[in-house]
Amino acid sequence: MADLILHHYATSPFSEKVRLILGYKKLAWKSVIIPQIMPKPDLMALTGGYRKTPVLQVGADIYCDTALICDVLEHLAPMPSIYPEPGKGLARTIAQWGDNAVFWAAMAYNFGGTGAADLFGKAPPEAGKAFAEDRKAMSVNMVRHRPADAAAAYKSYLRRMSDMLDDGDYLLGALPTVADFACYHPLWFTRKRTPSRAGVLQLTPAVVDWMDRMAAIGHGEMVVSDANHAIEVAKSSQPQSLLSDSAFQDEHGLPLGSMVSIVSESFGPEPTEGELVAATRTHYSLRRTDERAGTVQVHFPRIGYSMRAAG
Ligand SMILES: N[C@@H](CCC(=O)N[C@@H](CS)C(=O)NCC(=O)O)C(=O)O
Repeated sequence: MADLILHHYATSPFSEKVRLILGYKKLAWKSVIIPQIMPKPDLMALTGGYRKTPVLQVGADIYCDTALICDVLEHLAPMPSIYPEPGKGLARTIAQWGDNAVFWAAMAYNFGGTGAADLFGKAPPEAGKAFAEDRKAMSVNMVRHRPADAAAAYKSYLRRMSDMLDDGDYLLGALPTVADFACYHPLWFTRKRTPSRAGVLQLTPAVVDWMDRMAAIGHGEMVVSDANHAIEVAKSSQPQSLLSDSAFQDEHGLPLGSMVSIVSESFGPEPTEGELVAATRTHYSLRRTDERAGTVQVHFPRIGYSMRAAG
């Protein structure tokens, strides 16, 4: 099988979710660092428009969104499972809560007060401004929490996690599941990137102990790579999806072979266009050709993404 190439950057919380799952599953991977803000021409040669972080590449297959990346990693290394039975539905549901409700409350809290200075205090003023403008453009059509509102929500969520930890070392028992990885990464950002705001974590000591256990999992076996290599790999590979479900199931009235456009329902309005080659219960796959990357397949989860006829 082709190497796993993760397109990410060090400070990205969703990337930390995937890095830890790579570590938990003891997978080897190549690291390509991408910019934190637009433009991202090398990433877009692969994705065709999707600009969020991280993206997993395996040969000429490009997997967008960590929910889908988790499914690919589970397929590649089923043990230890991040969706153990019984209760995998519950694990996925709590993961969705972590990636959405917890993430946005935590981010609003992190960037409030002294948090922005933690992040950009040492950088030139243009860097903070460029970041703010980039994220504002991504947030079009989104209601963002204000820091004062987010603080209470974040504290409630931390207490809920603390309650869940009453019965085991991890949120759903003795072992980590996808729920732990998804709930951990926003808190990791608080601790690592906005340390002056991290006192909030001390209100729930059981959560801090759990965070230490999560951090100890590590990132697996990583080798530094670069975008030119990744694009070369895509160009010299044939698309071959690793996603196990392939039966066509769709409600859009768009047959396979249609030219379609896929866009995130919130945060990051950049569409990816291509020929629809799979629409299954759980994901969409588009085929597209890029002058640098050749013919690639770009995969998206269905939850959180909207599909339309192109044009
Ligand atoms: N639902 C997406 C969310 C990814 C996401 O929002 N990532 C942040 C960074 S942690 C992002 O893309 N920020 C803008 C950027 O990196 O360009 C996923 O699970 O992958």
